[in-house]
Amino acid sequence: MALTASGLFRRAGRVIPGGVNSPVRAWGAVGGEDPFFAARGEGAYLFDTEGNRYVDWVMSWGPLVFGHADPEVVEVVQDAAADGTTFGAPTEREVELAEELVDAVPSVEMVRLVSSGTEAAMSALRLARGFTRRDRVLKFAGCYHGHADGLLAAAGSGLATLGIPSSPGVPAGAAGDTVVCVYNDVDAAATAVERYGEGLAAIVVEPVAGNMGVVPPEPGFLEALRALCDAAGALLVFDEVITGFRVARGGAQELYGVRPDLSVLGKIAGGGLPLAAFGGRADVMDELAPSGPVYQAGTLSGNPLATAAALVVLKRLRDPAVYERLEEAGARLEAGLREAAAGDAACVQRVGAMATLFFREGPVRNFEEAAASDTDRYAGWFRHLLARGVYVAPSQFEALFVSTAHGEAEIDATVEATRELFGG
Ligand code: KE4
Repeated sequence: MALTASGLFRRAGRVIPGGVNSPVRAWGAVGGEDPFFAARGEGAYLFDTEGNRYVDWVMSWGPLVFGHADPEVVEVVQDAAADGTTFGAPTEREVELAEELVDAVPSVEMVRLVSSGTEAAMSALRLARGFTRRDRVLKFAGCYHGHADGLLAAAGSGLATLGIPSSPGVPAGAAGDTVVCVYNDVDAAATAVERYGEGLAAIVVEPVAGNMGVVPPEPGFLEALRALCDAAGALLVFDEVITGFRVARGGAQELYGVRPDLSVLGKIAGGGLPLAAFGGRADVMDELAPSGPVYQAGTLSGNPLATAAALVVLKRLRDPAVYERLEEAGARLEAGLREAAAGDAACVQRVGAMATLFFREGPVRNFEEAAASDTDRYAGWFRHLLARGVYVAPSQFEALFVSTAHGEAEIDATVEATRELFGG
């Protein structure tokens, strides 16, 4: 008799901290519920170990733009595996993928492949510090750039969900070089740059925030960061791990027409396998070992299975019809949720194929406003939908990720369950 999810969770907890390999998966923010254990995915659906089927709006936190177990991705990964799973030597597919990323992302002239978004963001900031010979980095409360020491000051993903303002174990020196400002607050950023501009290596930002729930940049915000960096001689770093290939093929920098000096990519860019990247101006990237002195390395960087999956996904994203489809589905979901929650203290915020239903009046412009959401009512929405076969993020501070596999049936089922909860 297979273990129930609760049984599995207890068994996991004996050998894995919290029973999970990433905190948000423990569903701590939506309380009193053992998380399900995934067994398999198929298109827009996730199946748990007890055979329950869910419309999946988490999509592994964003990578699966074509849905679970996309046949083409599965085939190319199987074929690649038959030739070997890792070489630790350069391969042609890494060059092809790098060329595809350079072609797709407007500001990227050169790129380095790594294995996770954290690694990409951490390395991009080391490169910015090495290139500018400066130490300080400015980030925004509510934005999450992975769990590298210096970036865990007021991070927005797991930490915000767990209500930990910064993590134990991060040396004071590391966090001390990180200035944290309010997202969408140009004056705050300008004041911080005025005060720290001399030693400022970079401003790093999610150009559309996804880790405090979806918070779009206010008009002029990204342009102001560009100007502040130019004035201070700092580098502008766009963390497009979520937005890259999601809000447009060229990411938020294409959508909003602001070019960073460095971009951090992951999730969709990795085709659903452990692959991420950072890239940008050639003169900056040239400082990276072995062409330059800034060290960065990785055993599985450019892994042949991941590059195979990434290439098949990114080549399909050259078709503008894919983004028309994502926009159509995203707009239907947004309109449906907004109508279902009408009259209640709730608002929907969306950019392309990423959206959040906040349990508070809108608009939500920064982390403080996001954190004022009624997270208990969010948890109630999560459980109500889960009981009806719809899986949304187990945290108010995440997003619904639309894929091409989400059709009207999946959207309408989600909207209907929401309307039921709001007594619509
Ligand atoms: P990873 O190291 O988890 O691959 O990527 C870190 C990262 C960097 N930048 C942005 C904008 C990100 O959103 C992330 C990771 N996102 C979270 C969810 N919002 C991953 C889910 C998790 O932590 O389990």
